[in-house]
Amino acid sequence: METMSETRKPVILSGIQPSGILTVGHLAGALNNWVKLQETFHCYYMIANMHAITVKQSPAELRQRTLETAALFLAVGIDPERSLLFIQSQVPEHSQLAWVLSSMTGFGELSRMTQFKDKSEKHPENINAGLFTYPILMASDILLYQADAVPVGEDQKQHLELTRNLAQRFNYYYSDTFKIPEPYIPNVGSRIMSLQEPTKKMSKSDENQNSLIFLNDSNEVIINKIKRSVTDSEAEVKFDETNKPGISNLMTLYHLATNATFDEIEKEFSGKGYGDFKLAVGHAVAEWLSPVREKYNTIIKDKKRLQSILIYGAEEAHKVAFRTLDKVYKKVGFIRF
Ligand code: AQP
Repeated sequence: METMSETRKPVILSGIQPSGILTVGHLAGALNNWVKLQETFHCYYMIANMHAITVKQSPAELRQRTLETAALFLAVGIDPERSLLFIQSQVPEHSQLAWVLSSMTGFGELSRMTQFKDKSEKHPENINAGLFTYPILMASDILLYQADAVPVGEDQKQHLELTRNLAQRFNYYYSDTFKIPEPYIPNVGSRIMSLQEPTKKMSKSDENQNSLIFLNDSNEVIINKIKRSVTDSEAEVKFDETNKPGISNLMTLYHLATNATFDEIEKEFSGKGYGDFKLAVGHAVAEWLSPVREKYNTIIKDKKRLQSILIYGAEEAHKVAFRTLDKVYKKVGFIRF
């Protein structure tokens, strides 16, 4: 296996919270890119279970989802021989660095984070301090590994900016310690919307299961969910995200599953009803996802292999994270005997 010292590839870090089963949105918006990034980067792929508990989770489910998420990473093509796959809570340096960084982060800075405002509105019964300081933990995730780049979607840009500010601040006060990470904006990647409310992102924690296509849904379930998806009252298959968000979302899915361009899709279904179109999308998506599901079913059964990949990942990640944290502790004046 490749170790940090043997590689000169730039470092990239990304993570997904095990707050539900991963959806086709994660494949389209993140995982497909992660697989490609393995060619040019030394990749750290993290199951962000510490981030996940900022929203209430059932402990048994969280454990289960953590393993499922790891199995899905492998099923889509994350290669444990090339990339480090690990569970965030198994590398204690994440929370240790977060504490140091939290002492350098302004209350005002955190108050400006729009994701905190959004999540507080979504979970008004549980506006906890973890939700507020989440971006500091995210900064630690990134800075511990001296990441050169972080793939970021629109919703994470502000957090990465804070990460860069904290790294620069630390380097200024205590001398050069952290690499300043750059945003990596992937040139491909699509945002998949909810099947029931197509103006909202498809989110794994959505309570309405009909809104979601899980990566381990059976073909029949996928076809049925797409059949029941919300569209509009016209009968024209046309890409128009503003006026036809449901149809546009199905077109995106069809494009991802078959590679057909939007023009080709519009031609193929011109004069046909939404029923025909939905059926075609359902079958195409089912065909696209079934190899992932089959691999996933094999991987999740072999708990021993899964565990050993995760243990290896955590041990290797810890070696790198420890080096960074050790420097930080020394620089801030924590005594070491
Ligand atoms: N629907 C989506 N379309 C495209 N990309 C998506 N991502 C998630 N949903 C879609 C991408 O997945 C990565 C991280 O996901 P995450 O689970 O850590 O956080 P999230 O974005 O908050 O995902 P969810 O499903 O909405 O989680 P919950 O419901 O728990 O809040 C990111 O790269 C994201 O863009």
